[in-house]
Amino acid sequence: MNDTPLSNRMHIGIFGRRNAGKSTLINSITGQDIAIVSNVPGTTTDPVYKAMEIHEIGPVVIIDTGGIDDSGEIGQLRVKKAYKILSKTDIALLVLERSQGLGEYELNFIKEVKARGVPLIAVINKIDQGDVVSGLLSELQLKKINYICVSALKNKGIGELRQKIVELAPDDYERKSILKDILAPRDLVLMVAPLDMEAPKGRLKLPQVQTIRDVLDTDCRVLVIKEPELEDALDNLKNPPKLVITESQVLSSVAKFIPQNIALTTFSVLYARYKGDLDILVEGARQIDNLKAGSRVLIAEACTHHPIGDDIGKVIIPGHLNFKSEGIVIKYASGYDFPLDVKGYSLVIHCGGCMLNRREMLSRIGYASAVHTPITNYGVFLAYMHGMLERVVAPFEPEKCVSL
Ligand SMILES: Nc1nc2c(ncn2[C@@H]2O[C@H](COP(=O)(O)OP(=O)(O)OP(=O)(O)O)[C@@H](O)[C@H]2O)c(=O)[nH]1
Ligand code: SF4
Ligand SMILES: [Mg+2]
Repeated sequence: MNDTPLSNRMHIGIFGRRNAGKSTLINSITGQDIAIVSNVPGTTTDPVYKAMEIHEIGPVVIIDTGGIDDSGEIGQLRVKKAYKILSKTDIALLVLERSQGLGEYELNFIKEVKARGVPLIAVINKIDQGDVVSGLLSELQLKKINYICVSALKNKGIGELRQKIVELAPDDYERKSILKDILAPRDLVLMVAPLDMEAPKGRLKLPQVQTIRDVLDTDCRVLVIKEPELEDALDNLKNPPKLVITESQVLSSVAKFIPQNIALTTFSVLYARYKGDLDILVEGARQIDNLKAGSRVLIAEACTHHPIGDDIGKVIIPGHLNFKSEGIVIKYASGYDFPLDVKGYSLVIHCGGCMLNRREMLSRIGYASAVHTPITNYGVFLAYMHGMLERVVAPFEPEKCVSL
């Protein structure tokens, strides 16, 4: 169970003021002492993640956060961190103390959650200490906010809360399949997976592994080869593959061997669909032609790693941009540092986002779209630069695709 990557789990975020009982609640939902609890306000500083299984939903990750009312310079940074968690939250729990009403902090939070269309449950905590403050329940009803009264400390109401989570859990928190819609049982998929310096030691990359699983789930067949084996593998196949999937870095050299009547795509295109929005990311790539000296481009990577060799984000993409036009200004963002405001950029080029959950990738696309900043991903960018964008997205536009 613990092997399901975090990025494929429904994300349940726990928010609220300091001392409301957020950490006690995560401990009581999970039945484990994973978060530190204390009566000192501001105990939780960095978000705490706990992967678990909820019957009827499946694998989830529950995230405990710092208080949304924290103050001072460091406190404000913690509030920002808590709000950043909202970008990846599929369902939000807002913990309220039974003796407090909805104050400025909660109202701001509710506004933000509603603007994002995230399902919300108000969790009124500490009911073992007395009654709920007058007017709170009717105010929540008036605002059409679902609520549950609990005592996280005494484990009261937790079953009802889990039930409510199941009831409100969105079923589109992840795309159900990477490829199922374009394959038929027994189709053969040929994957080209170069084991270059970027390949993790002793295993395949996450998108490769997940795509293999998806192909097998669709009752199809998959042949995984390294790039130098391609010509020989094709020659020895009795029937041609229905689809060839390659890493973007070797797209040009792979494409040379794949006749036009065989569908060809890249893992980046698959992930643009699986995690994000293929149409927006393709449209973003087409805006590359508008870049000129002085244009600002943001290259964003979800993980923080040291560049290795011909790193795509640090070497290959900047090389293409410089070739396109001198004087393009390149900025970088990595990990959770993706800026909420990307207004000043002419283009955002994001990594494939395989370690992000779908909600987070869609939030990032949403931040860009809201300010009309085009956004694309690494592989879609590279396909465009190699003049092969139409070809690699064709498998997902059935009328244009010869083979599928
Ligand atoms: N009586 C009672 N006390 C509770 C309950 N839930 C939490 N507490 C107490 O409230 C205090 C704060 O609990 P935490 O779980 O640390 O609160 P938090 O929201 O995580 O606080 P920060 O991490 O500081 O933001 C602790 O002393 C808890 O024991 C409850 O249901 N009933
Ligand atoms: S999330 Fe982005 S940076 Fe991290 S491994 Fe996936 S593609 Fe690479
Ligand atoms: Mg806490």
